Amino acid sequence: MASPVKVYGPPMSTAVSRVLVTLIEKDVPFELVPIDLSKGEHKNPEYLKIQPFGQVPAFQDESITLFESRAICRYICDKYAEKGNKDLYGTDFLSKANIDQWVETDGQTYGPPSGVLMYQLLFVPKNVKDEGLIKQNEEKLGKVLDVYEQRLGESRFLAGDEFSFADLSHLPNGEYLVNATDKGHLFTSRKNVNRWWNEISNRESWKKVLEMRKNA
Ligand SMILES: N[C@@H](CCC(=O)N[C@@H](CS)C(=O)NCC(=O)O)C(=O)O
Repeated sequence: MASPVKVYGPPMSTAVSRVLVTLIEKDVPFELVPIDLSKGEHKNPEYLKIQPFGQVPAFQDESITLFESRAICRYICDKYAEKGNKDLYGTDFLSKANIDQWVETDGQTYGPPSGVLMYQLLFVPKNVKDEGLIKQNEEKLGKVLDVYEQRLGESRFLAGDEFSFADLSHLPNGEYLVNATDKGHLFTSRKNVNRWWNEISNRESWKKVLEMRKNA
């Protein structure tokens, strides 16, 4: 029997949890290799051999080693196309292009303002928080979510009527913003975004990732 794929990093990490929820959707057995960021283990020379930027996650399957969470998710969806949720990354080039468009939107447009907000609100000490930056990125994210609101008024999920890798990719940042900060209203005040958020965040696969976080 082939050995399980390896994911390096803690489930608390947004990028690691993107990979974990993909593996669970695809029903691919995995081993989570702990990397303690607080001890700087992601900067150890041995780890830098598999993730040269010193970040999590890193990923190994048979002869391939990968970094960048979205690239890892694409690999998992393609290599294990016949396992688990077979529609997760579409079944032809048209559906893949449509999903990719929203995955890129996650990484390039939704990710930056939501990432700054998360970092400022959850990790920066109270006395040195940059209120201007928080306000600016709240406004930016609001404008992005206005486009999502319109899109989700036309279709149940971002790339169409099926849950896909595009929706899944938004879960990690959304989870922290909705449940760990006072900016949840950005999602809940928009009717279609709120419906979508409730649906995707209640998937069994995501609940399993949240369980892994609790037990980490
Ligand atoms: N674009 C990368 C981002 C990876 C990333 O920023 N990982 C964070 C944790 S979520 C990390 O390793 N932070 C520690 C550091 O940068 O030193 C991906 O999606 O994999």
